[in-house]
Formats: sequence, structure tokens, C-alpha cells
Amino acid sequence: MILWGRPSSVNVQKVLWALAELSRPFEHRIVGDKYGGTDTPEFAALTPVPRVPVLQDGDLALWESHAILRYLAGGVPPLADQWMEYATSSLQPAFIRLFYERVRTPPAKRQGNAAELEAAFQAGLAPLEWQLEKTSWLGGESFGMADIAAGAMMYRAHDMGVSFGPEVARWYGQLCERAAYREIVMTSYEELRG
Ligand SMILES: N[C@@H](CCC(=O)N[C@@H](CS)C(=O)NCC(=O)O)C(=O)O
Repeated sequence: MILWGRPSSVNVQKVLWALAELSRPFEHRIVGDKYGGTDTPEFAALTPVPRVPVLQDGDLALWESHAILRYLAGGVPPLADQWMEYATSSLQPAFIRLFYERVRTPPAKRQGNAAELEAAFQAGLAPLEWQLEKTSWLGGESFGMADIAAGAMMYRAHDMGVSFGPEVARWYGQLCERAAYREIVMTSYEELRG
């Protein structure tokens, strides 16, 4: 398998993390953003969207990080799938808006609405709090792809000073106990600072 994508991308981190948890060997090609390589004919043959990650497995080229997670897991149970969809449709967009305002955008160009964006992201965490009051992990009693899909953004959220409710804080603590999370996700994102 070949994974295309820079390790500073939260979406690439999900796949790197999943590959590590599954102990799957792969070749890593670092492309995207300042590393370039997503505007080549070779990359365009893999995906119509010049974005990372892309996972190549033989003749298969898969993009969309959560589709890749499902593929690597050989499918996911419905509860995990639901939380992966929630991460895609609601939680990550709110996180990205906050991350762009706080980190990606140069100070002179910021909108000045970080507090509002942080409140919106925190509102997005409320459903996770509800689930985590019932189960140890997002998808149930064992760690799985939903935790990777939603958990990958939590280090940067925590690092930006977002406060978590008690169950989300417990879950985040569990993520931080995982070696792959510490090695892949809890890493510097300084290269992304605007
Ligand atoms: N929905 C896609 C989003 C992919 C995406 O937006 N990737 C970003 C990095 S997080 C990207 O490729 N940005 C441009 C680049 O790095 O060149 C997924 O989950 O894989």
C-alpha cells in the first residue's frame, strides 16, 4: 500500500494512525501543501480532487479519509459509522473554521471571531459528551475508527485551549494513552501557521 499525504494534515494523520493501530506496512509519499506533488499527472490519475490523503492498494486508489478508514477496517459497525459521518459533516467543519482563524490565517487577516468559532466547536462536542456518558469509546466499548475520525482533531483543539466536558476529557485522556496517537497526532503543526 502507498499512502500519499503530508503528516501535518489532520486527515492524513487519521490514516497514519489507523495504519499504525492495525500494524499495516505501507510506503509513505509526502505530498500536499508546501511539499507540492498534488498537481502532477501521476497524482491526478489517482484522484480528481488534489487533496490528501490518498491510499493506493494495488489497482485501487481511495481518497476521502473516512472511506479509507472504513476500507482499512474492512467496514465499521453502524454506531461507529454514524460518528464518522458526524465528524465529517459537523464536527470537523467547525474545527477547521476555528483552526483557520487561530492558526492558519496570518494575524493581520484574521476575522477576530475566534471566541464565536470556539463556542461553535464546543457545541459540536456536546453530542460526543452524550455518547461518551454511555460508552467508553465513541463506537462502543472498544476503540475503533470513529475514535480516529473524531479524535484526530482533538489534540489541536486541546492545544488551542478549547475546554472539554468531563466525558470528552476522559476520552481525550484515553486517546493520549495510545502510543500511535502520541507519535502521529500529538505533533507540531507549526508548518501550518499563517
Ligand atoms: N474530506 C477530505 C478532505 C481532504 C483535505 O481537505 N485535505 C487537506 C489536508 S487536511 C488538503 O489536501 N489540503 C491541501 C494540501 O495539503 O495540499 C478527507 O477527509 O480526506
